[in-house]
Amino acid sequence: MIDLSDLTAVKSALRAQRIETPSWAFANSGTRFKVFPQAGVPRTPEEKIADAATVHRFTGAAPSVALHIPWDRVADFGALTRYARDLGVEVGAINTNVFQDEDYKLGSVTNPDAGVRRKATDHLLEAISIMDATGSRDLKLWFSDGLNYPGQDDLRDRQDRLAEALREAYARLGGDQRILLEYKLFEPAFYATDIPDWGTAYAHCLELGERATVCIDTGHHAPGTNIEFIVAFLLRAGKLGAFDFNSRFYADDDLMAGAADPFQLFRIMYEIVRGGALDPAYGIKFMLDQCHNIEAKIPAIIRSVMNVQEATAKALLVDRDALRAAQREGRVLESNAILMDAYNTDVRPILADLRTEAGLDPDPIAAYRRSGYQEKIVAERVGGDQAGWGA
Ligand code: AOS
Ligand code: ZN
Ligand code: ZN
Repeated sequence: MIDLSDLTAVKSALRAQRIETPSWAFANSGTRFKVFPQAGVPRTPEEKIADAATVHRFTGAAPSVALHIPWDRVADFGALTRYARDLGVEVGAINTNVFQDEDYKLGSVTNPDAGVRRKATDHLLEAISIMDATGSRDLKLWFSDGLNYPGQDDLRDRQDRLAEALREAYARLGGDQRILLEYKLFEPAFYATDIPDWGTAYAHCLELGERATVCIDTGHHAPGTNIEFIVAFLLRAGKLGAFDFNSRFYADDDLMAGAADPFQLFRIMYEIVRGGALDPAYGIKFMLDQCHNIEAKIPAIIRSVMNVQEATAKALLVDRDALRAAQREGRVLESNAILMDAYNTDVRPILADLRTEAGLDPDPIAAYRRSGYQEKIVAERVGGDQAGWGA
């Protein structure tokens, strides 16, 4: 059993944890079969930010919101940033979109056509200008580029084109700005994706330099992939920059973090704790990247934040000295039991206490339901926006 008599260090680590919400998760979303519209969803970037601020108000743990360009394009990003701050949140990572234009059918930065590549690279540069205006530190890059058929294009040339565009974006970074490079095994390309895995993302980040790090989206791997191994490897190499948390049963399902496999989330967070990377000063961004197609969005995002907190609390409870000793002595069953003891501890009372101590309701979802916010947005917002993902 885990000793819960002194939780000072665990609580202070949990108090410092920050989780970033994605603007698009507040809007309508769906699959290619159907988007089920929900009443009260945001119609503007400002309304998405207001919803993100509401998640922060009830959790105290989600003080920034990632934007997506062009879905969140506004005329005055300085004004949008001030609006967010007035509501108590910061603008977080800027996500680019080089996957929705007709021009990108055969790729964006890897397209065989130099004109299309120029357009895509210019979009990356524009996103950095938006970061200048919002004070965002992170440029999050995900490329849908890839091939559907063997022979469709030259695999190696596409890597050269990708490297060239990344170099140009990297050279444009200023201050403490950095690139978070995301990978994805497949979809929308089905034969070969140009950044299909962490190794490819890592290699490009190495070529770029120290301001380029890998973003792990937990839904972007082959089934059975050991994600905590990737976390451990990238942390050791100093090349882990961020997470896009979500759950998957099959592919890029984008379900609530911690819903499909809370044990995996715990194992990931254990590697983060073990690597000393939980402290915000370390610089890892813990973001959500989810779509709430059938469930109410704001409480689903609150639930996701809570699930990440619970996995983190369990990871913090691992008796690391005992684990080290058992590992060194080759006590296999005991090592496993030490990890499982932490995982099997009910940490909800710890998090409830923490919230109460911070002046929050111990049950953020119940508090949200009582707040009247949902009724207010349903009444006020008519004709809610679609996240941008195809209908
Ligand atoms: C796409 O599958 C990726 O997960 C992206 O991170 C993300 O969903 C997109 O960039 C949203 O803007
Ligand atoms: Zn993602
Ligand atoms: Zn994804």
